[in-house]
Amino acid sequence: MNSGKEAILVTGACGQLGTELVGELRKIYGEGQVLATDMKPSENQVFDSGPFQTLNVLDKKGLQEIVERFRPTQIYHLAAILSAAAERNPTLAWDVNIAGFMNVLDVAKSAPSKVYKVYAPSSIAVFGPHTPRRDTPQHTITDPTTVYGITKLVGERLSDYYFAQYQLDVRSIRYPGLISYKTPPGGGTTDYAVEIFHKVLTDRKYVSFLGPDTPLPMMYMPDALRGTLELMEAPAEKLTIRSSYNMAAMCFTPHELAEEIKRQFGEFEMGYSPDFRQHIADSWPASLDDTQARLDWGWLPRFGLKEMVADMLKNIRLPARV
Ligand code: AKB
Repeated sequence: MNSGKEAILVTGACGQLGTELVGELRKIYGEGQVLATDMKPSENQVFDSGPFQTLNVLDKKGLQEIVERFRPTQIYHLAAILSAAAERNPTLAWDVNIAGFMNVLDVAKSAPSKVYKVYAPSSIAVFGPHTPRRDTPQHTITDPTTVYGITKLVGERLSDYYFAQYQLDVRSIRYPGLISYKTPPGGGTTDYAVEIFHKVLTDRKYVSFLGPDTPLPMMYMPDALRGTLELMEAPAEKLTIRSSYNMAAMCFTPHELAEEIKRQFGEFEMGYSPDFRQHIADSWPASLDDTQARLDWGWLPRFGLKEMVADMLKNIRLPARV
């Protein structure tokens, strides 16, 4: 049970975002104040610094027990099945991304001790083939063609609904592809932009599963972490979007990323063998208009393509890290 201070519950804590977010949250709120949960424990040392408990978000009773015992004031609900993995198992994606989220919303709404804020990420996957592809507006056509996008869109509507009906302070960002070196991404369409760094260093070659001229919005993890925490710290009355905010940083194609890595690292062999993920990427925006996030809570990215590549290469070369 928490000691009256902020207490943070994180679901899906062992994923690409969760692993780093748990570290950041523990720096801010204290190690014992952040309970990391996931289906299985992770080997990453970040989890040794504070409490961890196994939790399947489909187990509502288990979630309820954790909330009653730990009494979180905030929940970061990160458990989700990403786009490529969801196409392989749509039923699982529906269950985890929708039923799992409903469990979190319901438990948060009726928790005996107040849950003040819930964070529930969305994705650029909510957009679809009829959405304007360049500078995609905050409010526009959302006609996702992937099961992941459909579940994220339902999630956005539920966030808005729980805020309007129950005054549950749900906050959300439509993440672009996240690039990081500490924990690999799991099952996304944008994963090529992380894999490439590891392969270039070990094999000096990489075969991309997206074609050379596929532009997608991307973001470096330090920006994603800072943006997420800034949104969660923003005064509630400043927030005009309760579905999910567009948040942009950079946009590039696999060819442009390869060229930048060559400039900074040296020659390597780049090949292309597009698979089913090409179809997913082709239905997503190339770039986002994030004016609303900038106006409402002061969002401003710090990393562009050049800075991100430099930092990734520097850190991936380091032998041991947490
Ligand atoms: C994915 O590729 O599925 C994710 C996302 C953009 O939500 N990285």
